[in-house]
Amino acid sequence: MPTPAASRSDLLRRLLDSKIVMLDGAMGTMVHALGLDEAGFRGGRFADHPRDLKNCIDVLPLSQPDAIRDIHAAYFAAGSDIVETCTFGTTSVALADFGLQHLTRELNLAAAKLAREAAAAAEAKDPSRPRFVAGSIGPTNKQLSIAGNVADPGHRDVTFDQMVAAYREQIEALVEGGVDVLLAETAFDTLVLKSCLYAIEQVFAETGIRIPVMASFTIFEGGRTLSAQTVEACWTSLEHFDLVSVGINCALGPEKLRTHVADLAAIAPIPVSVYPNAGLPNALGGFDETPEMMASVLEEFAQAGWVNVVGGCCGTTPAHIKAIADVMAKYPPRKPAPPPRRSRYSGLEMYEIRPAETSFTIVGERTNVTGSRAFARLVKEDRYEEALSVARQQVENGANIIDINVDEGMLDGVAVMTKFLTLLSSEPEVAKVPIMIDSSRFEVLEAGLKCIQGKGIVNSISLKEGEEAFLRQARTIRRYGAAVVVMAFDEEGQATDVERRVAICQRAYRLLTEEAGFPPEDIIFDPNILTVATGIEEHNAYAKNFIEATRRIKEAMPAVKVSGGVSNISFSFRGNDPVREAMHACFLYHAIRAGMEMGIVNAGQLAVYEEIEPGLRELIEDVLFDRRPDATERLVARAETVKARDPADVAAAATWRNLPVEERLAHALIKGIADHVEVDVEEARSHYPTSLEIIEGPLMRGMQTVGDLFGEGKMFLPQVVKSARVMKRAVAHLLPYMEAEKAAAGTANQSRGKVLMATVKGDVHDIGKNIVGVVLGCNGYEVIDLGVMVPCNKILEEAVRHEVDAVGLSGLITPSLEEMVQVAKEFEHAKLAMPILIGGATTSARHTAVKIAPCYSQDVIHVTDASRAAGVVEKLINPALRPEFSRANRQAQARDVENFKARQTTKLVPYAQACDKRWTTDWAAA
Ligand code: THG
Repeated sequence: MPTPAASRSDLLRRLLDSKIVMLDGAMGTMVHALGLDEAGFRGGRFADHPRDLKNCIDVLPLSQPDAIRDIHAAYFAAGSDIVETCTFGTTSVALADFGLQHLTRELNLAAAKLAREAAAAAEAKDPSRPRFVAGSIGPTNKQLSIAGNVADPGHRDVTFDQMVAAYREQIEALVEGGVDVLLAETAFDTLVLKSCLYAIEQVFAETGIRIPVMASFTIFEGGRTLSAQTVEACWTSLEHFDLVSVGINCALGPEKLRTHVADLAAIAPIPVSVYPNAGLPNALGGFDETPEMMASVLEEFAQAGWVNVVGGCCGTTPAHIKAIADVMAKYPPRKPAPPPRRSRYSGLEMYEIRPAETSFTIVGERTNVTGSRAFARLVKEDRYEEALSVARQQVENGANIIDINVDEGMLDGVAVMTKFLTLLSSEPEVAKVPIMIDSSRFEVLEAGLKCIQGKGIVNSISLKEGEEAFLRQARTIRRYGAAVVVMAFDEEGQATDVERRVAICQRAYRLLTEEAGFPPEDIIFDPNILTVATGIEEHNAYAKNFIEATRRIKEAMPAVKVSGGVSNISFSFRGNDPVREAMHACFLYHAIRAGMEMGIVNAGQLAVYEEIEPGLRELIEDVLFDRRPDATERLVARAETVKARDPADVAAAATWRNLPVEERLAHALIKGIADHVEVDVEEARSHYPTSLEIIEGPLMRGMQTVGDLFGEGKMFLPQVVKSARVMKRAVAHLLPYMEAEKAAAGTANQSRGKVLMATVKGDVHDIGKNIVGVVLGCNGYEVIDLGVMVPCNKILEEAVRHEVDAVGLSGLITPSLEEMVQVAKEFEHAKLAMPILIGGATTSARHTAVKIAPCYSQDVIHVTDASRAAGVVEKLINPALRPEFSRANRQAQARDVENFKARQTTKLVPYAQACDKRWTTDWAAA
């Protein structure tokens, strides 16, 4: 009698708590060693099969059952706790290549039985050790996120529904055959993997049998899946499913997986598995890593505390498993950290909403047929290329997410949504951001969910048709792994007063969290942004009520997010963009302070709160806060006079060109106006002795102001990006002069030392780093700039190759801090000797001291300001200055650590808050 499924699951979970669990090695390698010919693969049963079966491993459970059982037995004998059934390709879609699709069920049942028999035999030999069978489920030979035909990016060989059906057949048979675990492995297209998880959930829900599920994906050079997702993005796509483990297999061999396994271990709050190939394939397609080589790299992973399940993939044998198992026995399993309560979404990359008071997530609104006449025309005329460029522009203008809405009477919503999203997945510049699927028809929302490999957001559902429909829709969305926007509507209609807006959200919250399995972080409430200044008295309190409802929703349910369609607020002023933009900026300024974290907006058209003419601002705020009965009248009157353009703007536009050159440069930087920057910089050259002083003086001061406004929530990132572009042009204009000044000073061709610089992985900001590069270059250092998004191993390799004297790591966003820690650890691991400089907006002396410096035995120096970079490098390179500088730096860092510890005992402060969040201009970037 086999133990019932439920207690076998418990047994497996307990095993995962107690040790690093051993998987088996390759099936293919072992089969290859048998040297079977065509007749061998056919065995008796398939002697007359019409197609060649040589190398069809999936047929062997029926044609060579003893050989397969023996392979399982050999792996158990070598130390495997879990072996995988010989069913990697046993789905109808993959078996069709061999004309065996009609045997899907029988092959899976037979394979499960063989592995079960081997497990029973191993348990009989040593009853103290439970042995498990994992039903192997491969990726098939089909893709959903990648076009099968390069010439036709909109074409797919299969649909999501067809993949679900194919996987169901395999899953049902494996479960019926008695496997202990399902292992969906070697996934290279996350949408295919999601279709598999969807099928598993369907089978579980229908049969009532639930067994543990493990998922494992594979990555390529560059650390991304075949469908181009990063490790973090891929994990985010899977986090909705209650997996017993997640991992990376196959791929590049253990050494090249190092940083990626570390990334996964850093983000996944569940057990992590890794079972690599025995190195990269050699010229003959074989794998060369010996058991000892593999075991020694995997030992480092175990030592670092990254892994819970380990095994081998292509090229590995029982000898590999034995060597690895012997080593793993020395280490405790990784302790997964409790899940962070963060809202995360993904496209090709992960996007996380960070808990900063003024951070704001921009959802691009233009890809909406009702919200943009231009987009509507392109879609209706079937001009998808151009329609996609609307999405691209939103992303270029700073949208973190894009909202897509094709609801229009004359359009087939399901077909258009499917086509648009399918095409979009082939555009990496757009596909990198998460998708918000926007429709009032559920079948359109569901069609969209079948097209996105990332974790998207459904916009929206509501209680307007009652609880039953609401829950049905919510559960479906959850099964696809998306987050959800809930509008504050119920059976009575749209909520307008504060109490009803809040009460409906609370009711929805209870249903979603208690009955539909939603974590609060995956819920986004939209408490209805409704149009104000309509002239109808009942509408006067709409904006105020939204803001107040937001405050209360965030108080009652802190982990949820609040969003809304911002442009709705100003429909009364259609055709008057200056007034509309000013209204949006004022509304956002206050709503964000009340707790609104995201909004659907026109990413390219955000005004700066601080820059709105104070008179207009007051009129708008009178309307938004319903401060006087004649507020609307007064704003409308004012709007008449600013029809085309705000007169204050016109006047300012006319006069700012008359300001002194320093102020003109500052104005251009703050407003992001690049038109006159070369002329102004040229003029500044006559006032300053060297070009470097223009950069270090007026330009840096301008960026300082931009940084301050951003820090106060008065500017948004897209605007900062514009400012940075102006800065970039100014610096580019000065560059040739600086070269000439260097030549004149006779310092052109002597290098005082080499500095390598990189913006770390996950971060694309580089203006600040570029400025530092210029400053160092002008000071006679040779700068090697690796650019942005530089993975850890690349930084390491190049630092060694160029024998640099120092390495500068830059980053603007909070996750870069963690990445810098990782780089420091890897430098230590590689026993490098050069100092590391740390710089960029979220970096701080304290974070450097507490988190980064302890990971690296060499000097790690936080550089607060680009103008200091040259001085710091000088002190590091000059042997006469280095010892004293190093000592002082270490002393200061020791003090920071002390202070931090003292504070930590009284109050735990998250890093982003503990660090100086202010956007320092020096490395400031975009
Ligand atoms: N909540 C949620 N989703 C939403 C909304 C919401 N989705 C749709 C909408 N509201 C948000 N999107 C837009 C997009 C554009 C405009 C308003 C809201 C808009 N468009 C111009 C106009 O109509 O005047 C058209 C401009 C043009 O044609 O170029 O204002 O509230 N959850």
